[in-house]
Amino acid sequence: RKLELDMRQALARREFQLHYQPQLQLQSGTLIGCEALIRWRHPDRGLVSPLDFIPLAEEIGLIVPIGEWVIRQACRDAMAWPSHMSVAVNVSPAQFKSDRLVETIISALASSGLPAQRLEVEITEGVLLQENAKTLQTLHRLRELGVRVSMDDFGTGYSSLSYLRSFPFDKIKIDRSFVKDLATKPDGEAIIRAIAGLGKSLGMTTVAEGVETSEQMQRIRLEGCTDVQGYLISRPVPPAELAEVFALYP
Ligand code: G
Ligand code: G
Ligand code: MN
Ligand code: NA
Repeated sequence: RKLELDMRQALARREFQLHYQPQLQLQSGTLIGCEALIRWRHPDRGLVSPLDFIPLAEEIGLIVPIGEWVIRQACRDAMAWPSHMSVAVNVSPAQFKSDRLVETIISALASSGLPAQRLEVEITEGVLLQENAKTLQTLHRLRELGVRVSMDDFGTGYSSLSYLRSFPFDKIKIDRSFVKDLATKPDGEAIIRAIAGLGKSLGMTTVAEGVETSEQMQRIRLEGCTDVQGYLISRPVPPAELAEVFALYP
């Protein structure tokens, strides 16, 4: 397939870029960090969404080198940010299972100089689906390094709840479908409230994703989430535009 061939060359041709989307801590009103979101500037197709190439990259094993590039680049970029801000990277199941993840992270932290505490790894329940000793060992190794671990897209899978039992995540990222439901479903609030309460009881922060309106943000604050991420705060932006976003917050 053409796309596959192109993707095999995209790293060497420097066609990947990271955009960053900030997260706002509700109580302090400050930005606590950004999530790195990969973009592929294809020479003919223009911007290709990760939804269109990450699954393929997983299938053909390219996710390992691409993911490695993401981790290294994100650590380097975060060094230019205020020192209280962390950077979150998405790690997909195939990358998580590769033997290199922990070593890659150790090496990326060392060569960038980023403190481990400023790096956050986001995993979806796909990573825990075939939960086994090795998966948990990797999570614990990351934790021992000081890297934080977040459960992404919480609530969308089959058994999000049971995964919270298997590892003490630092952060729960509430899937944006639940935020969307706030305005449209009568029980929308109850669900956000329940997840926020769960996070609180478990000592995990809770980020509501996909917050687009100030009404949503107000609701989310009332229901007890600690942080928000979404277009209302900022779209994912290229690194050069981050300073402008940072300047909007104290
Ligand atoms: O921002 P956007 O709509 O493009 O992201 C679409 C999806 O791609 C999201 O589910 C996001 O988690 C995923 N994604 C974005 N960047 C990365 C990445 O660097 N690695 C992996 N594995 N997934 C990513
Ligand atoms: O990693 P994750 O699957 O959570 O990826 C987050 C996705 O959500 C990315 O595709 C990102 O571009 C997208 N996104 C971020 N903020 C918003 C928002 O406010 N509204 C919508 N619709 N999408 C968002
Ligand atoms: Mn994510
Ligand atoms: Na998510």
